[in-house]
Amino acid sequence: MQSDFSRTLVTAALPYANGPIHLGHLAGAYLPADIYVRYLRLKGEDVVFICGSDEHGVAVTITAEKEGTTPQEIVDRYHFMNKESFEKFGVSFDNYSRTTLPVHHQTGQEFFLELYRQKILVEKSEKQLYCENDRMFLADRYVEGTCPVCGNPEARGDQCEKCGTWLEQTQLIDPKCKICGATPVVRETKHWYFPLGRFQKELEKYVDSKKWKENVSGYIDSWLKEGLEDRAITRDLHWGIPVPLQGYENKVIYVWFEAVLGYISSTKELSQKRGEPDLWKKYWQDGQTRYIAFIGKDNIVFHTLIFPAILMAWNMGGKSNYILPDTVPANEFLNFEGKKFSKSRGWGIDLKDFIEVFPADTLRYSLALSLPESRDSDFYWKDFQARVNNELADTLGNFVNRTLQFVQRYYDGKIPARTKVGKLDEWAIEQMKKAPGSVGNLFGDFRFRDGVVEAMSLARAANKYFNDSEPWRTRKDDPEQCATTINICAQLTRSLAILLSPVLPNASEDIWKMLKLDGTAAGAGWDNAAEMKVESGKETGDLKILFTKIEDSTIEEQIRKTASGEPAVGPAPLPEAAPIKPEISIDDFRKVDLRVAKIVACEKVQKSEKLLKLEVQIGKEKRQIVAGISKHYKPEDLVGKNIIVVANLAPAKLMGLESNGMLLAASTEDGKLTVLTTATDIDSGSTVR
Ligand code: B3M
Ligand code: ZN
Repeated sequence: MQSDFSRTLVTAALPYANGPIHLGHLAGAYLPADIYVRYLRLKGEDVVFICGSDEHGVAVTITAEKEGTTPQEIVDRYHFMNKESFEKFGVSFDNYSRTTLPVHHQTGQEFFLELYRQKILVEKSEKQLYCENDRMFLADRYVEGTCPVCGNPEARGDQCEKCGTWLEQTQLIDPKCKICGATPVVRETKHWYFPLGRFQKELEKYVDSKKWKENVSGYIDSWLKEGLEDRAITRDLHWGIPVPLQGYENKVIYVWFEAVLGYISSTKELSQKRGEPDLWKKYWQDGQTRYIAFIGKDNIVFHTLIFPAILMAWNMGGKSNYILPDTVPANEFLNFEGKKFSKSRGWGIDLKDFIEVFPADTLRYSLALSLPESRDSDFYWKDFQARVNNELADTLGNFVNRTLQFVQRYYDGKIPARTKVGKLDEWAIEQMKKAPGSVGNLFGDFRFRDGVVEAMSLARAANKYFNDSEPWRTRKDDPEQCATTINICAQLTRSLAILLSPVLPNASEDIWKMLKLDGTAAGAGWDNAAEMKVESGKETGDLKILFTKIEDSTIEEQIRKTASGEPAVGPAPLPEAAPIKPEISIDDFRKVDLRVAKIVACEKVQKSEKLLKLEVQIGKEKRQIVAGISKHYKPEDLVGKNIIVVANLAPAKLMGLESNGMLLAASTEDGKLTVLTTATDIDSGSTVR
């Protein structure tokens, strides 16, 4: 397959840093990409695996607004969270970058300016949706409406995620502002447009010259048939890469225009880290490189048409020549227990939660068998349990374990000699010899599900061979035959470690260690899996249980949690706040005299469960205040604190005690309470406005 090329560049979609990675993301792009890359590395190929966080765009600003924080805080949180989850899951990126880095901003602006310089970009004053309530143009996800192509009622201003169509927001049927729900009006604004239509012919030629998965070419063909149109690539937003042109100071480059360039800047960053600043050019600008872009189906249009068109446009300038994706093996969607993953509805499970409970390899294996390679597929807890118990523990784990236990128990921990190879043994060797070819062809063809099934069928064959050879019997009747059987079982064990290494990287290295082999399973070389390299007389290492079975009760607990939304995707829902009281004027508010008061003494009110008696200092004046906070504070915790009091409240009597003023405290409907204190020291008596 890849024989005409000298190296491979593999990218995986840059996830938005606005939420945690969930199983659907993994099945869409990251797991297949990682299996592929690990396979290529085992084949000894020159490969780089590039990814990073997509940190711009309205996906991020909306999350920030919802949480009442800054976009920067959001992307910092999710970038590091997702990077760590990927590491724990064993995704072996060579670089995981961020689109907020200077190297990316430079790359984005450089592309924009080059296309501007070549007069490819067109400036147009066009009608855009504007919300009069929020006083802003509704870029991208700030507007939702019905998709004119497929009728999805939740299509966004730039894209329908259901059918993948790239939209202009004015095409949306019945658009609504995502912030306030109002129907936006149409207003003129100036933007730069990328003339995608100009590239139609060239894109058709490009698409024809490459091989695509069936599900992918279906989408491409329908878009090409519709005809491609100019698209705005600037936005009226503050978060993003600034448009590097005068008069455009308040606009940024459209996130999808620059995010795809993030693959290039991430490779540049990798080159810098490796101390070879020009290394990236070898991967991006050399015809000997093959470029494979792994993504989920909602990103197809951007990777098969728009990104290639941007690169074609750059190449027209004659400065340098970028290669185009050789293919884009996009997957469809994974559902979770029969329903779509949904961050907003809290349906699904995050990677970080999953790998707290179950080893990464068990998820990798189970997901690999459910990859939505040609149509949507499902993740069910019951399937997960069955695959771990019946396949990983009972088939693979059991075979490795019984083989090495035999070696330990009856051969003093050393591999016995292979001296009597009969028909059955030849059959087993034959299975081993053909496995790298058959599994490898499937992996190379992006058929990871079948590839993993094929690799696992070698484990099944190995178990069958063990059973049919009956070493527990031949040990007494025919010791030479027994030794041969166990020797071949050890060869099969090694071979399985190599072939399963792309999907089970941790278990494979565990097996490698148990066999006390040199180096690593991941570095052993793919075709080597066909060879019998475990030498007779070789010592083996300590045994380790590869996979423990998952109890029914554990899975039932997970099913229960799923149903109750506990391991839900995204942050916990915001609490219900008490209704807001009717409006008051500023003059009403000014009547309230709020002051800083220092608590100088405090004690419990006798015979009261709730009340504390406080002595406070307001400037020179001392006062007594009685407050119902005894359940929340011990008197000694309060003394010395600066609090806020309503100083001009009419005096009241509580349990016979005079209270001169009221302290401010925040409380929730469910009874949490905190007394407001000043963050830094300030004179008592100071006014609060
Ligand atoms: N961040 C969309 C997504 O996370 C987008 C991919 C960018 S790839 C350059 O689905
Ligand atoms: Zn649609």
